[in-house]
Amino acid sequence: SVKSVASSSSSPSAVAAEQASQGLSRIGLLSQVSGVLGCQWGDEGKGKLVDILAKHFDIVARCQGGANAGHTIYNADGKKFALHLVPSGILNEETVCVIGNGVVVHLPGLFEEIDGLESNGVSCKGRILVSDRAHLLFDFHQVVDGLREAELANSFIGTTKRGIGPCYSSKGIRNGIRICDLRHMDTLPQKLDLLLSDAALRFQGFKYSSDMLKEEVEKYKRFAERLEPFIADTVHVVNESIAQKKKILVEGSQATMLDIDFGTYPFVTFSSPSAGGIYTGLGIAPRILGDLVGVIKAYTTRVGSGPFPTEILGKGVDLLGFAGLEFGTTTGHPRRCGWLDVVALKYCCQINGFSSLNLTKLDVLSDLPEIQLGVLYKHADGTLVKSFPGDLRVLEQLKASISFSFPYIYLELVEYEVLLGWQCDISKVRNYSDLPKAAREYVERIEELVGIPIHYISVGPGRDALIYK
Ligand code: 2SA
Ligand code: GDP
Ligand code: MG
Repeated sequence: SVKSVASSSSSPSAVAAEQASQGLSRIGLLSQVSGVLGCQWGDEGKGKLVDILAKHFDIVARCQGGANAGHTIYNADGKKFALHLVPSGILNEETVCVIGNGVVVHLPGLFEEIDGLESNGVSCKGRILVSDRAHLLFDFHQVVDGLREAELANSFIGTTKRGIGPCYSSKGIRNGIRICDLRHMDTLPQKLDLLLSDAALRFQGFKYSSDMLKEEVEKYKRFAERLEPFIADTVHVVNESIAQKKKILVEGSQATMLDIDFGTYPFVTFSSPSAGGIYTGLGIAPRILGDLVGVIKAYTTRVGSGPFPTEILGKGVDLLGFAGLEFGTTTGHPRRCGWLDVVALKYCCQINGFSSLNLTKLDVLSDLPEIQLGVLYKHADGTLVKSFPGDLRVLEQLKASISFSFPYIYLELVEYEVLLGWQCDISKVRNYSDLPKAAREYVERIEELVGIPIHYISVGPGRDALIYK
């Protein structure tokens, strides 16, 4: 059965052989180098799929973002883990976890996460490799993140305040400090002084003193010692592993609609959560990357500000029932909620070229009498918006035309298809054919509209709550 494959603890190649013999080859993702990416505005449940697939791979690697990510996973005993920097492969003992060059690393946070894992019996020694090329994210980057948001007042981005934008900015203006610089501690005071002085010049509220610099340098001396066994040339490690036919799974964080290039700019993060981020964030050649699985939540959520065409506002959102369950893993902030946006989804699929999709949280829609799919956008003059617009003003126009019809608040310029709900518990279903007809119709309509097969359907937070289609 699927379950017996999923619970096997054999090596990746043995698992692949076992799957092939059972006709279940898609479970382990056939490609030697594969990826799992978010398709919406984050929190689709990427971590859960990565945790499940990890046993089929030798390495699980993060390539972008930092501790703004929050990936919630559960071990075999149902114990919950919220990961931010450590890849979601860590619960699988055989997996080596790589933090690639494209990630921004907050060392106090990383050590806290490692300590938390170790104290819960998850051994991290020799299993986490941090790229020597990755940039260090300092506490001051987080302070600057907060100051920038405060300065933006009503037009704030709604960042996680984890210092992501400021750290990538330091990288961009070529003042960044990298992990490999920890091996040259004599240069750290000067480099850090430059960054801190710049911040003090730019922000009135930023307090900087020589004591602060001294303290930070002393702290990083200790960190450097502790980090040394984790530091690796991960570009070399990853490519050598590929040459040795080892299997590599890339774990995306955030999602395409938050991509600095493809997302709803400026309401985006400062990295490339799309396919391109895999190449730049790990040093893998494009032709080597095989299967990419896109993870889509059965509805849409968004943390932070910015356009959200299928958002449900006002009282309507309470009637959906799921809104109360949606809180950020990192920040604890309530997430904005709405229907699945097929226009945004098609745009995301175009950019990433997914081989299959993982539809998550289908169980959460179980109480609803009807479910809607946002299938097209129209301009105010009634003409069709051909693809997801890059121009924020076009997106805002969609938002400007809210009509307050009960029970939900619709956006007139987004056209919806209405499907019947199934109104029964599906969280125990493990075979696709056992799903109620209305649930299968919802799944198959999404496949039809997007043109990509949904191979995985998640019906609960636990590892076992997955249907292979
Ligand atoms: P940032 O902090 O600079 O990356 O924020 C910029 C925008 O990107 C959004 N963003 C996210 N949205 C959803 N989930 C994210 N990660 C955490 C999680 C969030 C949490 O996985 O649960 O715990 O609240 C994430 N990270 C960044 C952010 O909301 C801004 O819109
Ligand atoms: P990620 O950032 O994409 O890894 O997703 P998060 O972990 O931030 O958010 C997803 C949340 O939904 C987590 O709390 C998961 O445990 C939970 N989750 C994942 N898949 C499912 C599902 O199919 N059903 C339900 N009810 N919860 C799920
Ligand atoms: Mg998350």
